[in-house]
Amino acid sequence: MLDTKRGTTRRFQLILIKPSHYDADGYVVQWLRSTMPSNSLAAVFSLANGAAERRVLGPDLPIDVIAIDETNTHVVPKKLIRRIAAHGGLGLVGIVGVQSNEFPRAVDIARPLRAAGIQVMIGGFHVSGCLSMLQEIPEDIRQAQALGISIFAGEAEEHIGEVIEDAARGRLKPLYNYMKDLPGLGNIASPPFLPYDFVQRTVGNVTSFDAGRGCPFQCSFCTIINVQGRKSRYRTPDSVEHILRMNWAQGVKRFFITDDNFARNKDWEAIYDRIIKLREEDGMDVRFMIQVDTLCHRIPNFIEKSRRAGVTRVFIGLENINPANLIAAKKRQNKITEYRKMLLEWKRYGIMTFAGYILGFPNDTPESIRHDLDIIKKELPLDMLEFFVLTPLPGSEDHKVLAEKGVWMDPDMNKYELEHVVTAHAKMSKDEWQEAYRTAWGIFYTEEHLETVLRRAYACGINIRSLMPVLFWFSSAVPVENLHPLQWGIFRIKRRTDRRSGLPLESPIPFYARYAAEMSRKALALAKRWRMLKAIVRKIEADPNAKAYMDGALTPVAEEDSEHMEIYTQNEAARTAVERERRVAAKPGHQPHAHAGNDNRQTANGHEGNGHDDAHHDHHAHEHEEPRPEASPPA
Ligand code: B12
Ligand code: SF4
Repeated sequence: MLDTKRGTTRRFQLILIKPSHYDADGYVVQWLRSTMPSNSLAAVFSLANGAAERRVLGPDLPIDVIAIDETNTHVVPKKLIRRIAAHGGLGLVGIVGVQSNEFPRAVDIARPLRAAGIQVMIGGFHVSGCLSMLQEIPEDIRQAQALGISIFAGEAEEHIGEVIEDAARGRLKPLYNYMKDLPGLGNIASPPFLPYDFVQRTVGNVTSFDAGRGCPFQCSFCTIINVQGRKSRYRTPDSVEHILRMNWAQGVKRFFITDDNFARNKDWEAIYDRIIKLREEDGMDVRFMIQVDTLCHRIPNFIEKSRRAGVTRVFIGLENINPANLIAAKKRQNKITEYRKMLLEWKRYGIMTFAGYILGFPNDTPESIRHDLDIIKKELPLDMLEFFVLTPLPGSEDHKVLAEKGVWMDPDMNKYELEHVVTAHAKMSKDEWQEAYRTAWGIFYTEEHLETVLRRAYACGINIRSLMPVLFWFSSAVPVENLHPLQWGIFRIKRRTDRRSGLPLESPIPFYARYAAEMSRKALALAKRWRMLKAIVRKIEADPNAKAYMDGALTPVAEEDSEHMEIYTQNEAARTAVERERRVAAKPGHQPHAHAGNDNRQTANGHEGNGHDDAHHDHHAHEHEEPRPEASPPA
């Protein structure tokens, strides 16, 4: 628990909790060290501290802001109740950044607090996504309101003061809906920040911040565009420098920039230029992981400047290699003909690539998934591949369409963590689909392929001693822990009494016996995998020819690839996509470089209207003639 100020007199207590979610047995997923500090918590914590410093409740009522991340800290409602009582009974528990899979846990945290009369508010993607896309407030949110929980939809930047003032008067509204009022980020005085005490409860001394929000594309499974808008809103280079310097001063030098698509942050270049100055002139060796789309390599200077700005890892939304699937998901910007060029370009600059791969698009079958993964292993120079079940996340167009059509979707929000099948598929049974997800990890991360990935990286000048722990993390999480690597942590903490409401408490002896057996089984499996990876690294380092390693994936892109590489020839959709790209390239006036979405229609506060800029066309659309498909739900 992070406690900024202490006192015993009348002080308003603003307690911010980032909740976790439940595992398959109904226990809270919690770690001694969790993956990474939450940017949602950093953002709201900082805004709340700004309001406290501005004394929004007047000079006589100070505000204490406390932040708790449940993925690494035990939440004890009784303690929170006592704390608020000890400070004059004035307070608010804000449950922050609540994703759909965390909503049931958030409500369970709120229950005892509400029973004790404590004011509780829930904000984040679940409530914002539902309010943005659905005609009616869904049942789970209405039930939360019935418990007296206040709902905050939208972004807190311009509204935190109002929320605190209403809570101090004991007059929280059941709903704050600011979905049509997205703030500009440029001049926000309190950008995301978490103190060192907080960062050290996570793995690797890395923190996160968003340099911008919004993405211009239109993927049908995406929630971001319907919550944060399609218009790029971004922090100024001054603000980014401020975030970096605050962290540098406390010894935190590595960052995850959480923008879903940093390549489409309209100010990426000015931000990079500032970071390059900090690195090259001021001696601040800051390093980054960013997220981008598959056309980023066509933005002039983007990859080269990424390298100079200290980017060492990049996450790419590859999603699928079957063009028919990509078109069905409105992911028109993903062109299989560009994948190799893009990946080789990142490799050329020695940057590790992580790609997301979605299973369960309309044309997927267990056999096609297996076949596609074999092609990827052979032909795409990727370091890490992470799998997700195609999920109609509340806030996405897919969810809206299925809800409107009355198609079955699992009502248990805890399962919306992209690992569970929660709706039907036209070509796979629920079990086949679920099994395809589980086996995908094993198909990709074989011992043989782990060696290939490390050999490719070594030949490209990537530090394989840094890559090895990351491969360890991504290849182990699902087989060993049965959790996605993005939810994993170090040393699982499982409390018998922190069980999902409605499930019985187990007796201590069988519970702890099973827990101990699980921990030793996992420790053994992890030690085995670590030794295996270490042995591969040593073998490569000892190999005098390792620098000259070459295979199909590393071969430079050539015209003839389209005649023999399976990624281009495997099916009709792939062949058509190649043909279409050829036609486009042959057109007079065709420009290979895409622009980074720099239209200049931005208003002074960084956004236009409600930020859901439907008029903003996909800036690659001019290159392609295919009609825009209708929404295509997974089933
Ligand atoms: C970064 C990130 C992560 C990081 C989190 C750590 C970190 N460094 O932040 C990691 C990689 C660990 C992660 C993991 C996962 N993530 Co994630 N993640 C994101 C991402 C890209 C950015 C989050 C962020 O910082 N947003 C910016 C903040 C400021 O926005 P915000 O959370 O909405 O908060 C604002 C408002 O909502 C509001 N607000 C929020 N809370 C509160 C509370 C109060 C009291 C008030 C007044 C206001 C308020 O004010 C805030 C400031 O404006 C988002 C996408 C996105 N663009 O947000 C996906 C996203 C949140 N993740 C998502 C998912 C599904 C996951 C995973 C399940 C994926 C997986 N299979 O593992 C896991 C689950 C983790 C878990 N349960 O333990 C989904 C959630 C969709 C949904 N409907 O639930 C998103 C939206 C992406 C998507 N695919 O659509 N994630
Ligand atoms: S590229 Fe698609 S999935 Fe990624 S943020 Fe943009 S719209 Fe969403």
